[in-house]
Amino acid sequence: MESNKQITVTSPLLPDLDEFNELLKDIWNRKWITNNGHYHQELEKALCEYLKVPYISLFTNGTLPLITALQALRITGEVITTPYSFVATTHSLWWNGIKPVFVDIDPATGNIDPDKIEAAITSKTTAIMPVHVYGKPCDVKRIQEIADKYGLKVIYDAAHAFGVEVNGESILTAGDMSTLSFHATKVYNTIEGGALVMHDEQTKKRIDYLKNFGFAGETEVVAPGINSKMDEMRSAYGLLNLRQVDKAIEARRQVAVKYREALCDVPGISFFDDMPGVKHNYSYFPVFVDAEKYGMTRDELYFKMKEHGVLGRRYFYPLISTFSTYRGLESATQENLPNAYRMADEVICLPMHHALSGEDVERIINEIKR
Ligand code: T4K
Repeated sequence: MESNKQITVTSPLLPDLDEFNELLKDIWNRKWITNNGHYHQELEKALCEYLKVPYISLFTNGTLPLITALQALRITGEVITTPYSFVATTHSLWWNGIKPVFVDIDPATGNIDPDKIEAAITSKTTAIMPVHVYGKPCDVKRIQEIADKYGLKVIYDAAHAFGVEVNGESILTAGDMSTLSFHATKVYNTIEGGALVMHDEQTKKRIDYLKNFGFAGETEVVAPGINSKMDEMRSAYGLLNLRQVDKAIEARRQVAVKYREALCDVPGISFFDDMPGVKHNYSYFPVFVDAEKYGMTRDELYFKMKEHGVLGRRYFYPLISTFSTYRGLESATQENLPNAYRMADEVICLPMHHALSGEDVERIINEIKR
């Protein structure tokens, strides 16, 4: 029976229900359930400390901080971004009336290729929006040099990069702002949720206004803000999950070690190694299928696994640039994005989460090996 159970790509990290109930009782007693409440403030403090960032503003998901960061920085015109991401990255530009300009990725990381950014800059370019895809850090130094040279802002979509550090420093302090997603499927979740990381108090204040309709006090509205506030229940849940996230990341790391050991000699299957000096969060475990060498296409393997109850996901296929909203853009062509097209056609993210058993991992590995 056990061996027929479905293994999903992820499974949410859930706090202890009794502990959560205790906090819910406290929220009931306080009768303050949203709008910068006690647990909201506590979670912002705790996350600043855990993530080693100066300021953070909680959001109701990981999409609205992208939209709000663009608004706060008054980004207009064109923004250079990657097609190899979840569609929310590019949608945030659309919501601000900004034209996305797609730049190809570096096949060694899946992240935007800094060598190709300059050629895409025009007089209308105002910012770069890279993604630390799968939590692998972008080349933030090179990207900043280009941004400084052309006077561009940089907003990182760090939805996958919770807790990722480079040489002991948070990746979330790179650029002008970074966004996080705390969706149920992420390493750290608040059910739905997200955050924006910024460098200074002034910006934090502005973001806090923008996520509350633009209110800067009882009667003053300073900008056309949106409602994207996190409530007290999810903030409390988030505080509890923060206590166990290190353990969950360690469990994920152990799964990654097993995958790498077992799959390193399978012809036609490749994967990323850990990067030197980087504290990874093991949010995803993408493998890439070279059909000729493996003897099966990615899709053949994907559906075969699915038939046997192993539910990997093809993150990120199809590319954002192929969706109807974006496919008419000049930068959306396959000729412009050869590496992204290839990666999207070869990738399967294997199940990766804290609760995978040794038996689960063995089943997944056998699916690929047989
Ligand atoms: N930027 C990037 C780079 C992103 O990847 C994302 C989100 C965003 C921005 C936007 O952040 P949010 O606004 O979403 O906070 C998922 C997530 O919905 C999405 O958050 C995520 N990226 C994206 C990569 O994946 P789906 O449609 O693949 O999820 P779904 O519902 O098919 O779930 C996948 C598997 O997870 C299920 O088969 C089983 C498991 N699962 C899922 C849920 C929701 C559970 O076991 N329990 C659950 O409650 O999009």
